[in-house]
Amino acid sequence: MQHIKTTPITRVKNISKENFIKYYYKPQLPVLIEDLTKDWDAYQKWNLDYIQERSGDQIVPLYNNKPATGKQSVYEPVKKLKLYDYIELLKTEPTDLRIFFYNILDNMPELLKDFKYPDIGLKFFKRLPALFFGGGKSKVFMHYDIDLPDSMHFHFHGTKSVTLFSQEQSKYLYRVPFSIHNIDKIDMDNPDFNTYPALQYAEGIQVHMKHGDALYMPSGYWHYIKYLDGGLSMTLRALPRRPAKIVNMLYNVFIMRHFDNTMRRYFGQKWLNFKEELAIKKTNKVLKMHK
Ligand SMILES: O=C(O)CCC(=O)C(=O)O
Repeated sequence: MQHIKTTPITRVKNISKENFIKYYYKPQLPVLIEDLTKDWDAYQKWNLDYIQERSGDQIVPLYNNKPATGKQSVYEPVKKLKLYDYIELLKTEPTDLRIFFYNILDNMPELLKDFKYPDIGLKFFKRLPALFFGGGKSKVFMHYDIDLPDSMHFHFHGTKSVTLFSQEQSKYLYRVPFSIHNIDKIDMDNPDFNTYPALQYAEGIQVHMKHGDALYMPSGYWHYIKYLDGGLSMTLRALPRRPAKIVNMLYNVFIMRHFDNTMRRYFGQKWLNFKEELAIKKTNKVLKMHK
């Protein structure tokens, strides 16, 4: 078994807004805050039963661990289920089915009263509080968020593992051009260093999250997530404020994404293979500088 190098995340308790800004937000360093949710109702209440009781007749799109191929859109769910039945599945078996981005405001606004936007120096975008669900076999592919937010990610009910990489590490990660992910054939848990040698130089940050933990992910940070058992998470995002990041975000959202989707629609797997070759060529160039 091969492993990518990681160091454990810094964990803090009782952090003031001033210290958060000084030591983590300004230098853009991730941190796990252990007690940020302790005074929320959500800390006491949020578990799979609580959400299931409020699910009514809602139908939800579900994704699994398989990457989209050919002309298949990445936004196309593998199946749809009643939220009630999906949560039942999470409670009873280690499924890989996930819910990605369930907007609380649109779908279950009654949850809004259970949490507070933390007063920590981030200017949260209140239109997009989102829940994510996964089972014991769920893996969220390595990516960073297209809108480059500084985000606070909270976990409830179960446990999950998150591996983070800064943007400086992108050169070792086989980042696929015109996208926000790396080559999807790479097994981040047991990477093949013969095929993808640059991964040996990557240095990540390892996070183990349990109920109530809050993870600060600075803008553009890569995240690879594994649910270790059934659970749910919430992400609150603060959109970028630095001019260079705003330009980058606008490019990603309004140009890159549409260009990539169009190429994919017309050329399917050929476009995916071409991008993968480019990712390997670009990474090999960086590798030569190491020798
Ligand atoms: O935890 C998950 O299921 C995905 C979370 C995620 O990718 C995010 O918050 O950006």
